[in-house]
Amino acid sequence: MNDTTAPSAAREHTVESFTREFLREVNFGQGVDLDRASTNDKYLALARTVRAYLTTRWLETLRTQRREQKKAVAYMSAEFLLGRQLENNLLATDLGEIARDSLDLLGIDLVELCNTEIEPGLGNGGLGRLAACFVDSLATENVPSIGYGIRYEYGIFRQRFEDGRQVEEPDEWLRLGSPWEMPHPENAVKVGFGGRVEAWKDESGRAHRRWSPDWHVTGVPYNYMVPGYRNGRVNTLRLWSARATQAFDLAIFNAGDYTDAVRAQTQAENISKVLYPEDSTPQGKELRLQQQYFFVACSLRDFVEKVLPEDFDLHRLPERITFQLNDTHPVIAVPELMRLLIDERGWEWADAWAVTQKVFAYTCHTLLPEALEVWPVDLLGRLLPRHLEIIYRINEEFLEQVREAFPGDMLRERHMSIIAEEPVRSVRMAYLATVAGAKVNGVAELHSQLLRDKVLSDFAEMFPHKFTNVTNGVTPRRFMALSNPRLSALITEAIGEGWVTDLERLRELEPLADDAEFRRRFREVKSHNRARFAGVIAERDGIEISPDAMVDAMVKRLHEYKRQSLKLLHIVSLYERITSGALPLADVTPRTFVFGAKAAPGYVRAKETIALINAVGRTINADASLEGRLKVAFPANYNVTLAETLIPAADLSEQISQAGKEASGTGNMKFALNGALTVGTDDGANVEIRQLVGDDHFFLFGMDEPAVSDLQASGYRSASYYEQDKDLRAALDMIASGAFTGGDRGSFVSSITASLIERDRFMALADFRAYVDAQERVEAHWADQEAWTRSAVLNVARSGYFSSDRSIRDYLARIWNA
Ligand code: NBG
Repeated sequence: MNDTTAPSAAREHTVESFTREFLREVNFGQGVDLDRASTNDKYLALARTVRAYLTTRWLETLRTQRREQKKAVAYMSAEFLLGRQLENNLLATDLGEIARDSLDLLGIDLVELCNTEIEPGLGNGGLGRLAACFVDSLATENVPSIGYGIRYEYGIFRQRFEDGRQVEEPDEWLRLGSPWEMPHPENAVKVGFGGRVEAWKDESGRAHRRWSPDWHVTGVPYNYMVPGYRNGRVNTLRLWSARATQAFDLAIFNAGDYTDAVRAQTQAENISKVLYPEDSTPQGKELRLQQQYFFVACSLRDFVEKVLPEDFDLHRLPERITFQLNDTHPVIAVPELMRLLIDERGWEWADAWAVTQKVFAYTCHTLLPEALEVWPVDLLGRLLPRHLEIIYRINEEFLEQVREAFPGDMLRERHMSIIAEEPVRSVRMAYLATVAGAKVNGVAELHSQLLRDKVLSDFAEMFPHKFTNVTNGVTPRRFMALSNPRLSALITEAIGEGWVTDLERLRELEPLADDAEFRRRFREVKSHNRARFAGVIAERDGIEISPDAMVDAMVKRLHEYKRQSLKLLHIVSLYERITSGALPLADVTPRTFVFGAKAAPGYVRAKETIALINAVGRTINADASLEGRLKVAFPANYNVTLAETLIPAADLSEQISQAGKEASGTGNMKFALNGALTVGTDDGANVEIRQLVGDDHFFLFGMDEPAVSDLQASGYRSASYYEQDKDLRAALDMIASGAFTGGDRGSFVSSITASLIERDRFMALADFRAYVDAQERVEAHWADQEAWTRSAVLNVARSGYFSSDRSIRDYLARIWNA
């Protein structure tokens, strides 16, 4: 593009100019008069007004990037859990006040318009939200970068409860139109699937391979703008949507079957239809592999052919880009780049491999063996035959290297092979990523250490230089400035403005922990936020809670390793001790136990746990003898939007996974930054949170990772805990008796209790006593509100490390510039 065609100057807004543009959008964008405009019309007009403002800066950013040709980062992720855009974009552009004043004059409520937006839920949980925090921080840290992902037509399902059980509904987030995206069908990319690979020779007699796919799909890019925080940079997030290719339609059409042609079209478009709702337990479905290949093939081609200058010499690719692979989902990009270089550009294998090994880096997000993606060779070979050949060759050469390094060690060779032989011949994507990547990182210190020592230990021995850590972080823009305006104002008043982009500056709050007036105001903020949260769930879910009770929050995907069941045992035990007279009501701390959790639709135990939490909640909430001291609040469909009101209101953050299972956690960071104290195991980033905030301001409990391993090795018998701890037994017996299920002892009640007593895969029973003791420490601390507030202030002051800006700087130093 010729740079002179670009708009000459950035638009600056006054209330008048903003109003003018807004009204223009109402009239000419929506085609209505203001007095006839619906709330959605006004929302869309407002969004487009803000979008136009951003666009000026976006084009400027793109022009600078083309001019400077600096090394960039492409963050490849199958998920970006963005959350609502309007408020965030108003914050980033500092247009909030102008917009409010302008709408005020027109008699329109800005908050109502913001609440109209349906959040793009294009992710499952932590991994997708991390990607969203990272693109925010990349822009704010002024890093030339692009995010690549999938524009799912349906994001993570909407959760409803029917009789306490989870029901899933499609998330029609595009229903009312999406003002933030810019589709570019003219830049569509064609992607092949299936077919055969043939050998051929060129004139010089050199042998080549050629892939002839038997069907194709077109990827249409949708651009989203990602503004840095008030720094003028606007980066790109490019999400791909699948369309049928015309040639493909025509072939079938000409064969005479119109309906088949249309059906084929739907099949192609299915690729970006829906986000797979499995969080850390992939199902290995063919469509999922199609999604993965679809988006990385589109992205690589886009980068090489559109983003780079036309005559760019790809031997220099490593000077221009790192493709950061967010978990194994985009790892099929490795053989795809090899194929591009070798088959399409005629490179020698060795040259292609040298470049490939320099441009990819891999982030691992799990420790669960069942979460490490593998693709059966059958499936992969059918869908991507040429890629499978390439993977085989990579593996051959790699195993040759293993043999050289460890002669005669056949066992090691089998362990390290990218191809697993059992139970079915499969490609281990994490191994492929580790072999191909220049760097491999875990997402918290403990996690990276366990990757090195356990999950990928053979690889760490062979390639010690590849392994590094980057502890996760969260964006303080969305999770403090936007979601907790009162706390933000208090902080700004105390230490000035700069903390939003320099979060370590929160340290300056430390002395204020000892200032009684500051603590009073801090409590006032919490109390306001609790009331705000109470108001939101009253309206949204019809749940009534007391705004004065401690808000004890456990929000995350429902998974056995996260141990929602341990939280439940604590609640039931409290209730059992109260109703049996062992615990006087006067000694019970008023608490609201807040749960937020979606279960993967096929994950039976997780769904049963949801039903049980709801059953316990119904009983406790209805029991007048508790005088409202205990409440269970489980609003359905926990999402980014609800997180934004819950987290600022929380007093206690539950981070109680079995040690050695949670890679990092990011909710834990958001809570600490908003002044909740953590009750947690020594797991994931909890370890670092505790080290930073100090033991006196964190409730540590339970076995650490070595203790878990030892107990596992020596033979864990959960029943012995049931037999020996009478409170634990009473709680489990109470559940089993049907006390919460109207006397019904069957169905999920017996299967949950039996599985805990007999197997207890994540040792909830072994940690029960320590957990209950920790909760008693929580209550003792809470009883002294001055001491509690002091701890809360110190949690905020000492958690600045967990800004995703810091994570991005660590990636730059340890991975991208390496
Ligand atoms: C999740 C981990 C979390 C971690 C996020 C972000 C997957 C596969 N992993 O502990 O379970 O915080 O990734 O790194 O979803």
